[in-house]
Amino acid sequence: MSVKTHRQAVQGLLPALTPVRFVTEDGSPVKESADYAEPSAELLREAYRRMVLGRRFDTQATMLTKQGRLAVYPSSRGQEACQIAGVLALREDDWLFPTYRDSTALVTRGVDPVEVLTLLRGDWHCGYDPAATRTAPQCTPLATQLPHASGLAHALRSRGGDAVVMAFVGDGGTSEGDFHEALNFAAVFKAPVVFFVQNNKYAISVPLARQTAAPALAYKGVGYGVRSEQVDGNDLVAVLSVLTAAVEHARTGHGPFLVEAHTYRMDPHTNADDAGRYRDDAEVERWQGADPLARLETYLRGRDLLTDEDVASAREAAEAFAADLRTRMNLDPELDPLELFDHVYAEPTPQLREQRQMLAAELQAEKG
Ligand SMILES: Cc1ncc(C[n+]2csc(CCOP(=O)(O)OP(=O)(O)O)c2C)c(N)n1
Ligand SMILES: [Mg+2]
Repeated sequence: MSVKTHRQAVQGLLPALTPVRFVTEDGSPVKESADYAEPSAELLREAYRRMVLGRRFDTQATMLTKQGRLAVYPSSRGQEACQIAGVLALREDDWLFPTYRDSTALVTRGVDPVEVLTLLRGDWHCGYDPAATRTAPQCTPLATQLPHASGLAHALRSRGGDAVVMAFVGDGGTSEGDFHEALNFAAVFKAPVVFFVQNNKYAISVPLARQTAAPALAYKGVGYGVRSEQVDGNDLVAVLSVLTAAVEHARTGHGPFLVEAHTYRMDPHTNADDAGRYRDDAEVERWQGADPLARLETYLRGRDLLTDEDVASAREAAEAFAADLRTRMNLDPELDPLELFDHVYAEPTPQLREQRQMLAAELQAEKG
């Protein structure tokens, strides 16, 4: 390869030097034009409604932990631009591979919120049908969903289809071996997968600077030959436009694409975490000023794409959604703990049979 061709190949993979942005923090359009097409006005209005709903869902889920209805909930408050754009960029027959952080994305995908929260209230299964919803179970072991995502993407393409896989991962998850193996496999086999890194600055208490020495996580794609980009993750317009281009890139046979979104986790890691032990209030307040929902609202109002009535009706719909979720989550579910053993092996091992008997005896004694 000549030096010129080599340079062009490298440049074709490199992310922008600063994150792609369409809207400034105060909601006005950025001056310089980006290399990506702005989504349609109708799609942005839809995204706004989904963001209002998504945020309301998220705060409701956090409240449900306080009422003891959920064992735990990892909030994505502040990350709604990513949660909503990551789903709106997809077709219904595309696949989504979410992490534990991405419940709002699942709600945006149309999965029943009670099903989304089923695992978190202590059931043994993920709550929804992954095949029917084209949504893999929310993955708690970091980055293990990524080789699965690459494999599924490769299989979809091998069968001649043009569906795409969107795989979410956190900043901490990019340090895992599985992240690197998944990128390498996808690049070599041109698997149609978009790796979507939500860099929310922390892996529980570990800040990004202690996690990586890379200038940006987006550069991690380049070494594997994966086209990479970085985007302002609190700018819905930018996230949606970049992800739409990434999905198109994958769909049209150009292989995987990695997008790093710079965002911030406003709440603690989960309701069981005390974020005050590793970050100060001033930092959180600074990010409050970059709120993705307020930013989109100001931008759309500025373009006369959103009226007071639109805002009121989006909020009303979100309240009704939360009220319905509350009502249904306050019904005691009928759970049979013995189901836990049903789908481990086609033929249960002697150890499993023994454990099942022990649990059955314990449950009987409790009823007793
Ligand atoms: C393989 C593995 N190691 C450790 C953990 C424990 N753990 C759960 S969440 C987390 C931090 C992940 O941070 P990040 O990938 O940035 O995602 P975020 O929670 O910020 O969305 C860790 C270390 C785990 N779930 N899986
Ligand atoms: Mg993180």
